[in-house]
Amino acid sequence: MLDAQTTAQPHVIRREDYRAPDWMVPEIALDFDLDAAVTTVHAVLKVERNGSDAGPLRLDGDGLTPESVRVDGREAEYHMDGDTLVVPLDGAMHHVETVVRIAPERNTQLMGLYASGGNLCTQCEAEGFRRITFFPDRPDVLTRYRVRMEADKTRYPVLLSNGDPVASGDLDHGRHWAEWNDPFPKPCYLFALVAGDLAVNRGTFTTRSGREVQLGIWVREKDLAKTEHALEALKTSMAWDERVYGREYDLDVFNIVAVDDFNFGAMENKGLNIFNSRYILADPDTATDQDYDAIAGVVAHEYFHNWSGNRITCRDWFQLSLKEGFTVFRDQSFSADQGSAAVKRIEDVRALRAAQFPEDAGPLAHPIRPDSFIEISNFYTATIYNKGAEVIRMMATMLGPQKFRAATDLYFSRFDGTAATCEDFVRCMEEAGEIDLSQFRLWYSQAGTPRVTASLSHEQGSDRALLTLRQSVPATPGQPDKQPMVLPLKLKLFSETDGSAFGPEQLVLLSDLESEIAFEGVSERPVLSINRGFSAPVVIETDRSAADLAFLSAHDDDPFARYEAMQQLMLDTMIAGVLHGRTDHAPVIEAVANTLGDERLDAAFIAEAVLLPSENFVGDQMATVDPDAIHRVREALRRDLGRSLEGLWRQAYEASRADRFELTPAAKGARRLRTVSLGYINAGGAPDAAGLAFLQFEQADNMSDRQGALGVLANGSSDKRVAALDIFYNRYSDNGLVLDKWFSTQALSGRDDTLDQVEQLARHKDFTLANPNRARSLVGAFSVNQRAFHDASGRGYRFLADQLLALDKLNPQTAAKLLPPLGRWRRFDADRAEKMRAELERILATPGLSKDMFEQAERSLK
Ligand code: 0A1
Ligand code: ZN
Repeated sequence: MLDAQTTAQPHVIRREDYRAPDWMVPEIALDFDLDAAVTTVHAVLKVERNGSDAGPLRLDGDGLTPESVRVDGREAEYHMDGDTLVVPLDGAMHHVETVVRIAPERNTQLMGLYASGGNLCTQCEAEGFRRITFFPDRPDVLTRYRVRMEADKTRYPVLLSNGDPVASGDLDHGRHWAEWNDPFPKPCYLFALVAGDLAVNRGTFTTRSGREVQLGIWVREKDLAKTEHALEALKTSMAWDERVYGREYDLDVFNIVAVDDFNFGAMENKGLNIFNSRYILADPDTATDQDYDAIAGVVAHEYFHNWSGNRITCRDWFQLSLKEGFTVFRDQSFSADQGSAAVKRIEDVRALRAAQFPEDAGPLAHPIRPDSFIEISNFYTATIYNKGAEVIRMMATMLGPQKFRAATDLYFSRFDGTAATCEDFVRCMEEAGEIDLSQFRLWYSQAGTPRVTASLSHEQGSDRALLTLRQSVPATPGQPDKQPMVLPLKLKLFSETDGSAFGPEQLVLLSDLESEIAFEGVSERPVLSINRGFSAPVVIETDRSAADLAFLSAHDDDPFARYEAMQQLMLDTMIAGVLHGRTDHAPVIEAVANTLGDERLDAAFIAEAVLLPSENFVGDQMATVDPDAIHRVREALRRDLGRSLEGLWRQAYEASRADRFELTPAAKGARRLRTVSLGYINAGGAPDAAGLAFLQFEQADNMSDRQGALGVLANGSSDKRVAALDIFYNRYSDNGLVLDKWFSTQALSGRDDTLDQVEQLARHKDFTLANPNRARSLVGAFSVNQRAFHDASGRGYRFLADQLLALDKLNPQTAAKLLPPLGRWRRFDADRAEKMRAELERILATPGLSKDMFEQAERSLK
């Protein structure tokens, strides 16, 4: 913690300052005497001098006081430099022993060793290990861990750590112990320990070389029945990584523990993943289809880290995207293989546009390999993760599947057991891909979303079309001038007359500011399909007419491009409405009708394609966001679509009715389309809509249908709204994960009184900032509700700032991650901008502000 008023600006860490460690720690023996109130940590580090530097040993700590420091068995001289323990050492190799005491139950930051629901668990990435014991807390120090835990046997019957269990036994006074050994050297951010009263769902997986791995998903006894989906996803992931990347699991044990209090989604600790329970627990009554998919995706993500992250880790935290971008790309490909690849791509692009594009266009923009930071946990961003994944995807596209696989094989074999850099990865792509990526590397160093303008010309009577492409990369903080980048654009031309294509799809690498491409054999004015499959994470501007877009939305043979054409048509229509007060809805209505009536399309795709772009996304396209006008125009289009196509919506609604619950991709698609259709029937103002929604709500045999109907009711003003919310609350009052849905559904409502409701909900007896999921379910959801958050009174801004300041005292990491919506002030009118700035100033002027919040608020004001 620091006082922003009296303390100088916190320390900035720069990538260019990287230096290899002075001391390595090949081995550590950790001994825990575990208790929620006081835990004693006894550590013996074998340290070896690295190179010729004669400096003392410096061990990071955070809030630790050494009780004893011994070197080679004798009391040692030492001093503290702030939080760092400094031990002068003469030789090249020593054994350094420290003892500290920590208080897990007072750890509200949820970093280091903390208590959750009566159990004890750890979170060490990025810099939490230094809150457990003194250690060189940096990812390029790789260590073999032996861990002994001792605890009360009744309260903590289960004792888990990384690697394999070695031995265990009973002690006097109702205590017991267990010892674990991890043979793989690892950075300390991958250390984990769990002690608690947990039940296990066990499984096995036999790897392709015949190793039998014991799998375990550990949860509270009452949640055991909700772990099957996660266990199946784990087995599927293990087989997938063998088949697709040739990666096999390397230990005899793989455990996953679910906890309710967790700052992020999950953590890939070696052999002992720790998960936010929302990404493990599922049954049809409490989890939506989206939840099921997210569980499989996160289980896969953490499992894949065993190779992309653990066997090969990061040299320093500036390389974070080396493991995260690549692992997100791997989990996205895995999920695409489990169902509809097209729908998965649409969902991923939607998420990128919702989170990463705004980040890249605002004050917090940073390259996927940043140059500096104050607090690394602020850099677990959509840019590092999702744009990072897009950068890997572009290389995979340019190399093609065989060479990409050869390149990842090379990477895994060359860097196994080391701490690597993004540059190491790119060089493997270059070598195995036989391609020069010099200019492509700009994706690692330049922030901002490139923009491409594309215009296609065709002279009547000629046989030739000319495509002109121009690119620009916007200025971002600290990067006023940009160089042109390499943009892999997949494109194809279509004939409007019969829907056929002029030639096959082409991959164009746009690397100049401007470039012209000629197409021969084009006998009529063609329609341009560009950035197919979203081959480059860029914004495309074209001069395509509403008719062209409607044509593509019906005829393009790339499903993503089809979806994209429809989105563009909807977007153009809404923007015209906001700018000119009126707009022609007819082309959108016709295109939606075509899609709804196209029997070759599956329900999941239709459900995605007919959804209007969000209010936020419309706002992101405008020079100055007018939240009220956007809401009005979008609602008017929704109403018109609902009313004009009421028959089709009812047909789709009935056709997607199911007799019994199934979890197949087809059944999930049908449920999605059903709720989307219900939303449109309701938006159209059908007198029976609320009744229909309430019926779906009451008769649902699964959470997707129930929450879908609740969302429709929560948006409206029927007398069924309060009834449904109450029924939902009472039915799930003892289920935290479902209560989160109850809070977020209300925070996301489009009703006029949402801000009042949110203020009230913050005083609800079930609301607490101490649980990150709950904080996000209300505060996080509200701040992306564009109209409610940007209420002209400024009360939404004040509410967010108040909550953030309260949360900062408990959990700075989670608080700081909720700040960015306030940083978008430049995008709003002067009045709103001033009010947003004022809240940022107020945050910055608060005594005792964390460095996490300081960094986010300070950058947001620039
Ligand atoms: N490496 C994890 C993300 C993660 C990062 C920091 C955490 O600290 C609270 C927790 C998790 C992943 O990519 O899943
Ligand atoms: Zn990850």
